[in-house]
Amino acid sequence: MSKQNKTLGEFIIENQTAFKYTTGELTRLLNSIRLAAKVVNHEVNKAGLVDIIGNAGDVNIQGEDQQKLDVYANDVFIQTLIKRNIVCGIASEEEDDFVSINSQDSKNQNKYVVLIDPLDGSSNIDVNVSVGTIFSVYRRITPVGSPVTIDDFLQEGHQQVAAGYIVYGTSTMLVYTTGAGVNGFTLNPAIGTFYLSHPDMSFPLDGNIYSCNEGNYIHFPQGIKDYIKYCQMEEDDRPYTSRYIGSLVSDFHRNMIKGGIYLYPKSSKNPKGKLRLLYECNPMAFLAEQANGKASDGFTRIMDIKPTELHERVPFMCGSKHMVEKAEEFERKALK
Ligand code: P6P
Repeated sequence: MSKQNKTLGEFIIENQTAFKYTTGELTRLLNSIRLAAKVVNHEVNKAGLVDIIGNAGDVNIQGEDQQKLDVYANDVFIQTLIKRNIVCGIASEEEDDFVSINSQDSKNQNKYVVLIDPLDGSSNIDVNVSVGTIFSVYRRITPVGSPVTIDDFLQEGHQQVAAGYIVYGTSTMLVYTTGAGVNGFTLNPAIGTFYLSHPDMSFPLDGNIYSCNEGNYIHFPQGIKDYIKYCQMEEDDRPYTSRYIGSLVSDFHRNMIKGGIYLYPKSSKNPKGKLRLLYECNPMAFLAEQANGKASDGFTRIMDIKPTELHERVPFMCGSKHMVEKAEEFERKALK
């Protein structure tokens, strides 16, 4: 079948043999994420038309107001994964603790846990700016059939078996990796099918876009301040263009196509950074590395960081390899 007409379902089946674990489960897992993405996309696309935007009236563990679509997207992904009986545990930005599935039922022989940010960039919902879903998949490390434990979730990012995102933008795309490169699929809403539109996605080694909330500039570490000033200098191929959407998935997606770097450093306001290691930074880092990019906290490879708690935050930079390396160079110099 010619590449341009290939559907996500066909692609998953054709490439399941490249996946080094049991084939059927991953296929079913990715198909359930595909289904949930279509359901959430339908609601996101009509958010302005029904009374589903605005606050849900609750606050999540992050202390952030839960937008109704946050709650809705969280429920859709969790219920879809549970109903399809594919995973043994789920962790979500919107859930204080992880969800253990059929923990008393020893028939639950499922081997995978999924971690999700069900609606990343949700502050953009009410102003009709693109948002996304991020997912990360690991094999459990505790015995199959036993209740999952926190250890099944606190794995280093290099243990991920799959990761991806859905970006609900001018078109809806699902982008994922299972460790054999990154491929992007665009939804044809008329028939509800994702088609392979961006095969073998790859960050250009260099770029001229930097994405950062410069409103926090005075709170940044000196090395980040120095790097931002470097980006703004008139020499070589600079000044760069500053592009910041306020949605990690959208900034990452644009930078992967055009070349660029995304930074969310620690600051006096966010001493450990803002982004969550397990369900934002690690999946995006897996995708970045699989797309010939790089992801670190400024000093350490993101996927080598040993998690200690479910919702822990880390400083984060990712994108074109040479741009990340330059930013890391400024961070190191500032410490001398
Ligand atoms: P700020 C969204 O809440 C998010 O986690 C990322 O998607 C986004 O890049 C960042 O936070 C925006 O944070 O502080 O710049 O509004």
